[in-house]
Order: sequence, then C-alpha cells, then structure tokens
Amino acid sequence: ERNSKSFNFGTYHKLETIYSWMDTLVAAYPTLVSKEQIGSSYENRPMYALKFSTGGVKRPAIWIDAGIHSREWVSQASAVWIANKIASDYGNDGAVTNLLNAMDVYLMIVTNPDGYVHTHTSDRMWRKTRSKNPGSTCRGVDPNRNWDAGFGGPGASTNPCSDAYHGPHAHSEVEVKNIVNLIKSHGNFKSFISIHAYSQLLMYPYGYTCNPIPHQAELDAVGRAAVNALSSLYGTRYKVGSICKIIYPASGGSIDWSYNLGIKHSFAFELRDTGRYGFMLPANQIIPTASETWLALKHLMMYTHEHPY
Ligand code: PAY
Ligand code: ZN
Repeated sequence: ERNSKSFNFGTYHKLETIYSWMDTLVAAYPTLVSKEQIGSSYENRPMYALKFSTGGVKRPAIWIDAGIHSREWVSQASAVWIANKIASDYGNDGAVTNLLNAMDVYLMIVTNPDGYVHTHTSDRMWRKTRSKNPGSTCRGVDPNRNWDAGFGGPGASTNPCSDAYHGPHAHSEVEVKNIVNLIKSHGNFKSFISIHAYSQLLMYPYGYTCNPIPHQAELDAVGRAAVNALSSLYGTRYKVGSICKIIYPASGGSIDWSYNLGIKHSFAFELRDTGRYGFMLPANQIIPTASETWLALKHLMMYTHEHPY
C-alpha cells in the first residue's frame, strides 16, 4: 500500500499507478483535494481532474492540463509532482494558501489516457488520441489541433496518418470535448495552462496566426517574470513568445480556444529539454523539471489571483 510519502516522484509511471496515486493524494488531503471524473476517453477510460478547493461555489478557477500529447512523458510526471506540491504547500506556503483561500485549481494529469497507455504498450512515440478514422487504417487525431480556434488552419494536417491531423471537425475528440464542456459549464475560469514537452518555452496565444493578441504586452511581461522565477532554480533557459512566433504556426490549439473564450491568462509550457533527449527525457530529470516549472506556474497563478478581471 502506497502513501504519498513513499511514492516515487522521480520515475515514469503507468496510467493505473497514477490513477491510484490520485486516490492516495485525496485520502491524505481530504478537505483540500477531490478527484472529479469529467468524462471518459474514446476507449472508455475515465478522465480525472484533481480539484484543489477550500470551499465556495464556482470560485474563480485555474485550469492546468498535462499530457494531452501522450509521448511527452515529463509533462504527466511533472504534473504528479506539482499536484503533491500544491496539496502540501497549502497551509505552509503563504502564496499558495492565499491563492487557495480565494480560488480553485483544477489539474488534469493525464489528458490523453488512451494515448498514454499506448505509449506504454505499443509505441513510445504516440502523440495523438486513439480514435478510428473512417476510410483510413491510421488512428488518432492530434488533440492540440482539434479545438475550435482557427480549426483547420496553418500547421494542421488533413491527413489522418499525420501526427498533426486536425480531425473531422472541431471538438471531434471526446477528450477535447469533455474539457470544453467542463470549462464552459463552470464559467469562471480565469487562467488556462497547458503543459507540453519539449523545447523549453513559455507561450501565449496565438498559434493559428502570427498576429498579436490584444493582451500581447501583458502576457509577454507576465511570461518573462514567470520564466525568470523558473530559471532561478537551476539556470534552465526558457524563451517566451506567441506559439506562432516562437515555435511554429499551429491552429486548433487549446490555449487559442481558451483565450478566445475570454480566459485572458492562457499559457502553454514546453518543458525540458531542447532536443538532446527530447521526449525520452531521463527520469532523473523529472523532479528538477517539476521543481523549476512549479516556480513559473506559481508565478502565473499568483498573477491571476492578484489581477482579477
Ligand atoms: O500549444 O504547445 C502548443 C502548440 C505547439 C505544440 C504543438 O502542439 O505542436 C508544440 C509541440 C508539442 O508540444 O506538441 C512541440 C513538440 C516538441 C513536438 O511534438 O513537436
Ligand atoms: Zn505537445
């Protein structure tokens, strides 16, 4: 029987281990953490968000998702460490305590559970969902080209065999639709943060166009401050900019959708590294990656708390 103290945060775990660890975390912090099933995946696996809340009804909230691309393993692994950090810092760290006394945090650790299982059983480099594409032997849709934001535009493919296939229509993937439904029905999310890997970037919208967003100057400044906090731990260097400008044009992405919905504080991380190991980041870098990422994440969350809109 695992408890949150004996769990090994410094290794990559299978889906069932992460899911049972969530129950351990909830059991350790029952007045703070709950596990909400927001729906099921294409292959009928539950999709769980951890909700960190000290009470209230639909308080202003922060959304964080990890692992929407299954092969980006340091994303899910860092999210496990971060979930534990949020829970253990409440009541001990002033900033986290103040934040959670006013806002809720939703953290989805494994946003693409079918793909994640597939990376363990069959193909370590699987990125997409596992849905069937009629008329093709290739499976899966890129769940970060499937959101209703510039859908079908630049940086997405019409080919079901492509890793950037956008799918038959916006929100065709149930994993995306489940999050869309939760965010819309809740109606009070103030920040939306997606965690990917790799490239060491902190990005804001847009991906579907290189035209600047109305809040470009604000998000750029917040992003730079967040990255300075991240770098203060081990000197890891991050770049800050719009998706389109600092990585490539990419339409149908999650944070473009959240931004256009009115969630101004929308960001995406690309965690370590810059390509030496890429998706195969050695497990001994999980805790350092999570620890430095947490400093940036905490900065973004505190900024949202301190700048209501
Ligand atoms: O929202 O992070 C974003 C958009 C850009 C990412 C994408 O969806 O293509 C960038 C890639 C990712 O994390 O999926 C970068 C990695 C290294 C890749 O697979 O190319
Ligand atoms: Zn990704």
